Amino acid sequence: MTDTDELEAARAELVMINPAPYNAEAPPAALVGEVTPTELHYVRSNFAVPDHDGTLEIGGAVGTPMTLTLDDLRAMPAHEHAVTLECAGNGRLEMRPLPTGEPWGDFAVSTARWTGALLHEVLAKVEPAATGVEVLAQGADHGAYHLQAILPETDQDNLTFTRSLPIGEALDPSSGILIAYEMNGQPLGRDHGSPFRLIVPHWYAVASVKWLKRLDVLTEPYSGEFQTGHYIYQWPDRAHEPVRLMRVRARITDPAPGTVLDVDSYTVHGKAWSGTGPIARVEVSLTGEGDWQPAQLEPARGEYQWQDWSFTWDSIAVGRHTLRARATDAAGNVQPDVPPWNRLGYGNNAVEVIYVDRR
Ligand SMILES: Nc1nc2c(c(=O)[nH]1)N[C@H]1C(S)=C(S)[C@@H](COP(=O)(O)O)O[C@H]1N2
Ligand SMILES: [Mo]
Repeated sequence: MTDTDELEAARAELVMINPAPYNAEAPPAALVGEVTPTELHYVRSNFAVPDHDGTLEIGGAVGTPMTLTLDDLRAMPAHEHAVTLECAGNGRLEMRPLPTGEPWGDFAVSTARWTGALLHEVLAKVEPAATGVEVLAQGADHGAYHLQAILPETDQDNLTFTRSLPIGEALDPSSGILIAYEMNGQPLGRDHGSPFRLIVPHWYAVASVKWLKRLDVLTEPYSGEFQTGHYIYQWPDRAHEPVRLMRVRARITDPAPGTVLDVDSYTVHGKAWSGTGPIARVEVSLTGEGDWQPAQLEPARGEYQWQDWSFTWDSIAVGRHTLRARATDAAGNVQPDVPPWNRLGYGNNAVEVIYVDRR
């Protein structure tokens, strides 16, 4: 297969929203299982898929700068976790006024099993300086930016996808951050960041830098375009904030919106996830009023992945019904009813509404 054939085959089952750079939502089937099959996992890229020379350079404020290869990473202890990735722009289409940005519906979210070396173990090899404050991760992708309206002030002709993490997160064994080289048991595909990428559990997926080319320990905070221009909540009424942890969210996965039922009892199924703690509670409302009823929540199967829930819907009357699910996490965060509007349309975790008819 040529490179183009390979990409076309990998993309065949996705819902394309932009051909170049390639951005595509998952189909609803992606949210049904515990993990999303690779060919159904959403793709979000700010630039064209780059070439990568197979090496990872690590430098900056470190005792021993190094260049590692895929074989070097594979020689380290391998860790596998299922991780739910959600794009911070997921749900942008429901915000009003409509923000500028990729027109994501609700399916820029998926869960895969990622295998790789732990970031903190890789960083231990290079001996980060005690004065380090952030770890900068650079992708191999770069070029002119396609949504010029968002970037009036910066050099739009040659941006690189570069993001930093607080060094405390990067060095913390409990953060579970991987330099991943396998997705669902196979080498990473080109759209998902081959030959290796960061996977940063609990954070909106912008932190999970694909096609990882360089890591640098920094002694000053980074302020590049994808750190302080994009991926900032520009709230209308309060101080701006960086986009970090995923906001708590629930989704009804069955029945599908618009389903026509001809039974009088139905088990509703769904998923719920949050970057700020395990899900503590999911509630369902069937009327549009504030009559929230508890759903049955399944325990988390892993620390970094969505949870299943179900709800037995009895005595379904003939006619149209509105169904809503609302999640609360262990930190006490609960979904709002209205999308939290910000200029670039990030972090929409408002309660979703579907309707279902009973004949
Ligand atoms: N190098 C690089 N890494 C990147 C991006 C990118 O454009 N370039 N996009 C980020 C964003 S915004 C998201 S949502 C995730 C998407 O990961 P996926 O395409 O594997 O689903 O990758 C992140 N990592
Ligand atoms: Mo994203």
